[in-house]
Amino acid sequence: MNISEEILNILKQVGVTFFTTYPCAKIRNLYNLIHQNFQSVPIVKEEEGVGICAGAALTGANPAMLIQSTGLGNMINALCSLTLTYQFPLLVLASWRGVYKEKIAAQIPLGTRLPKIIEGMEIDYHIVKHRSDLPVITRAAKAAFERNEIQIILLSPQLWEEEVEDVTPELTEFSGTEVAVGALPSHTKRVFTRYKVLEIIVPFLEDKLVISNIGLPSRELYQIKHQPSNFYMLGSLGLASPIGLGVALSSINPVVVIDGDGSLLSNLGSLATIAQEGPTNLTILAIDNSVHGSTGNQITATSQFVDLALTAKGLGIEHTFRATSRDEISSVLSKLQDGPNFIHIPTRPGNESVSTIPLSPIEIRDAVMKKIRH
Ligand SMILES: Cc1ncc(C[n+]2csc(CCOP(=O)(O)OP(=O)(O)O)c2C)c(N)n1
Repeated sequence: MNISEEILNILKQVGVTFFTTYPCAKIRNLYNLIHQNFQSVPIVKEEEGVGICAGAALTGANPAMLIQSTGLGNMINALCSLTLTYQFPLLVLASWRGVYKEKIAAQIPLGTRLPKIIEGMEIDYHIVKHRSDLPVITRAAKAAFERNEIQIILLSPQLWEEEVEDVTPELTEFSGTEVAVGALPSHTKRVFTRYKVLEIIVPFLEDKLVISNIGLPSRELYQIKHQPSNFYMLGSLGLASPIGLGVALSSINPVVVIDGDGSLLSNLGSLATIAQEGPTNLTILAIDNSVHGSTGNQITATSQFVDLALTAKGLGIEHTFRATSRDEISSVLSKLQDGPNFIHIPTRPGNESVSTIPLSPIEIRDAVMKKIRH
C-alpha cells in the first residue's frame, strides 16, 4: 500500500471528521485522497484553517489540518490565542520542508528552527520519517481528540521516498480546450498557460524592477529571460505585491509585480493597502491560472467564485483591467498610465518543466539593489 493510503486509513480509524487543507508539492497525493474521503475545506492561508477548525470543534468535530510546515509560521498566534486558550482539539499534519534534500533556500531558516519554535509553544510534535513511524499518528490523534490538545506531525520528505508517485488523479482535468471561467464573465476565455503569458509580457518587463511570485512563475520567468532587476521570490507566499509596494513607495523606478491567484487570495488585504498608498509607479500583473500550479494544480477559489479584477476594483484599485488574448495583453500594457495598475490575466492551468533558479538569495538581492541605485 502507498504511504498516502496508509495515512488515509489511519486518519479514518482515529476518527478525524473534518479537514482544512493548504497544498505543498510533497503531499499532493495525500491532499487529493483527503479531499476525496473527508469533509475538507481548501483554505486561502493556514491561519484561517485554525479558525475554521476551532469552529468545527465547537460542534464536536475532530478537526485536522494538512499543510506545509511553513504554514505553522502563519498559525502561531491563532494556535496560541485560540486553540490553546480554549483547549480545542487539533491534529496538524505538516509537510516538513527545509530539512532533507531541500532545494529551495527560503525553506531552510524556518524548517530547521521549527522544532524549537513548536517546543517554545509547549505543543507536542512528532517526526515521521519512515513507514514504521506511522503509528505515532494514531497516538497523536487520540491525544488530540481525547485530551483536547494540539498535536503536530512533521512529515519528513524522506517518508515520500517510499511513495509510489501520483497514485491519485489530480482533482481537476485540464486536457480539454474549454477551461471553466467560473465567476468571470462568460465570454472570458482562459487562453494561454502562465509560461505563454510570461513570454508575451517579457518585452514589457525589460529594465523594470520586477517582483516575481514564488515557485514556478519565477522559475519560468528565469528560463524565458533573466535580467538582474528581477527579484525572484523563493518563499514568503503572498508577499509579492507587498514587496512591490515597498519598492514602489521608496523609489521612482517603475515596478512590476507578477503575482498569482493563490498568492493574492492568501493576502487580499494588501491590495487595499496598495489602493490606500496609491503608488503611481506600481503595476500588478495577476496571472490567474485558477490553481496552485507550483504545488500540483490544486484548485483555488478563482476557478469558480472569485473575480480578481472585481476584487481589486472593490478594494480600491481604480486602474484595473482584464486581458486574456495576446492583443488584449499587449494593448493594455502599451497604454498603461499612472498606477497603481492591476491587470487580471486569466490563464489555463499548466506548468513548464523548468529547473530551480541557480542564484543564491543574496545574489538575487544584490543584483536588484544595484539596479535600483543606478
Ligand atoms: C505558507 C506556505 N504554504 C504553502 C506553500 C506552498 N506553495 C508554494 S507556491 C504555492 C502556490 C502558489 O499559487 P499561485 O500564487 O496561484 O501561483 P501558481 O504556482 O499557480 O502560478 C504554494 C501553495 C508555501 N510556499 N508557503
